[in-house]
Amino acid sequence: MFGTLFSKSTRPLTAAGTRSLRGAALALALTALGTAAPGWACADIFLNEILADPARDWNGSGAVSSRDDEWVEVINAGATAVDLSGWRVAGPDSIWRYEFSGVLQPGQVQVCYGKQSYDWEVANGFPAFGLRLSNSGGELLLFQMVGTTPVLRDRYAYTDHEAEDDRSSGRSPDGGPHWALFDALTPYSGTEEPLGNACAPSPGTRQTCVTPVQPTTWSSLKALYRS
Ligand SMILES: [Ca+2]
Ligand SMILES: [Ca+2]
Ligand SMILES: [Ca+2]
Repeated sequence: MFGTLFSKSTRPLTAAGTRSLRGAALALALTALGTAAPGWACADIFLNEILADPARDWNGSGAVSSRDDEWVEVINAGATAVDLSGWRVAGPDSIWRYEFSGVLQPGQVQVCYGKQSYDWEVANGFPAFGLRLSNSGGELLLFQMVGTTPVLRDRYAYTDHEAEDDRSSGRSPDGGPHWALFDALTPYSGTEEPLGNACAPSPGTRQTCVTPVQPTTWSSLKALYRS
């Protein structure tokens, strides 16, 4: 489905970068090996939605936290169920943030909040800062561990205007190639891509706001029926 679009994202990392998965930093060198590892099976797991600047209690903890309420969502855009073991997110600083778990059915999404990321980092001996999504623009990378080799599967770089109070960036429609700005909670009127679609962020669920809602007046409705 995304073979062409994401071909650049399926390059394995160098073995040198995989020696210490528990080290303070994983050297995620982006040098391509050129060929996929034997037994490597392409899976249709992609980043689907990211919220970098939370201004509300997204994870339902009872408190608003700039760390714990950030979130990232992945989607299974393929036709078969995928075991998420070994699917990890990392930041542009080459440090692991989180490893997903469980089985994701076709079309399903799974969210990771900053608190889950923090807890995973603590439990696994990584620097514990949560997802660490910068509010001035940043990037998140999705890897699949193939044996001990992290293989880059997807990445998304967001800009400053995407990281404002409770705006998320996500594929629209879910799993599709196009990214949009879900800006219902903090409308964006600028002209930079991605433009706002007046839809609300949807952590852990598929988006239900398919068509942006345009302001409608009674006079404009009557105008539709004038001959
Ligand atoms: Ca942030
Ligand atoms: Ca919270
Ligand atoms: Ca969603």
